[in-house]
Amino acid sequence: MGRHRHVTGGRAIEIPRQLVERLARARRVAVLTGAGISAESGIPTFRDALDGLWANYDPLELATPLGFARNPGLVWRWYAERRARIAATRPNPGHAALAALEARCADFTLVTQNIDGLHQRAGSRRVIELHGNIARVKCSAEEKRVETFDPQAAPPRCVCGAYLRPDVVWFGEMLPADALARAEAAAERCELFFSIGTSAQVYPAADLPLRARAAGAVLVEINPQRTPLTERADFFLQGAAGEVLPALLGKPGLNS
Ligand code: BJW
Repeated sequence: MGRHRHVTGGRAIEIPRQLVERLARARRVAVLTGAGISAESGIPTFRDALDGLWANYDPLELATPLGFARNPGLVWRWYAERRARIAATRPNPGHAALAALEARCADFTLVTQNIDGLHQRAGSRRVIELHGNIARVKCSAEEKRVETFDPQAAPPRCVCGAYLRPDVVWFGEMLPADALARAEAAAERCELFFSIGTSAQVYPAADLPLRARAAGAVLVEINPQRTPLTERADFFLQGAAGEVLPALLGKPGLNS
């Protein structure tokens, strides 16, 4: 198959026939998702401006060890509010389509940068979380997970006296080594790699689609906007994940 880029857009979602055929016979599929897949569930992306109480803050500064050191109460409250918002949302048709895709693939790996747990709630089983999960809390000094804490405190403290923090990966912090290694292995062995709803700017996650392509995979990007990855993609399906994925999975030959 040639390295032709297919651009879809406008109201009707065009799904290239070559992609449907490729996906129908693929045995090894890997997917990387970012904040965009949860946008249609009502969770703002990182590139969206914050609203309400948080309108004057930059999420890319709050999600750093320095931001937490400067103002732990502020960062804890920001995460507490996001945790409550996530708990009140539901997976959308994009999440559901990926859970259905897993069920029809022998070797399927879903790598997510999201911390919202919506893939698991949609029924995905083999999920690799690269940036942690907002539902978990850990000690900021000892790194160990903590199950119970004072919900009134902002932030609560560990028995060791240090602040507790969300078990997520901030800028400048290492990703969980095992998760990253499994994600890299999946990228390198897959036949098809989907990059969905990510601005493809945050490393090392942004390297996964490039690794996959270098190892010979067909690279598919789904996003309403172009990203630095778009030029490298074999197929660019321009649109919302919650519309494009069900349209793709609904194609004859794939919807069995
Ligand atoms: C839709 C849609 C719809 C809208 N449907 N799509 C190499 C080069 C340069 C820098 C580095 C490098 N390697 C490492 C670095 C440093 C740094 C980094 O990458 N910096 C860049 C900014 C340049 N990386 C790190 O620090 C990482 N650690 C690390 O590498 O450790 C080793 C090391 C340390 C120090 C120096 C060097 C090496 C850690 C990165 C951790 C990122 N953490 C966050 C916060 C997580 C917790 C939380 O959620 O609060 O992760 S930041 C934020 O960005 C979050 C996201 O997971 C991540 C990616 O964002 P994402 O998902 O792409 O969202 P958006 O908002 O950017 O994009 C949304 C997209 O959706 C858009 O494209 C929309 O168009 C689209 N969309 N609606 C489909 N309906």
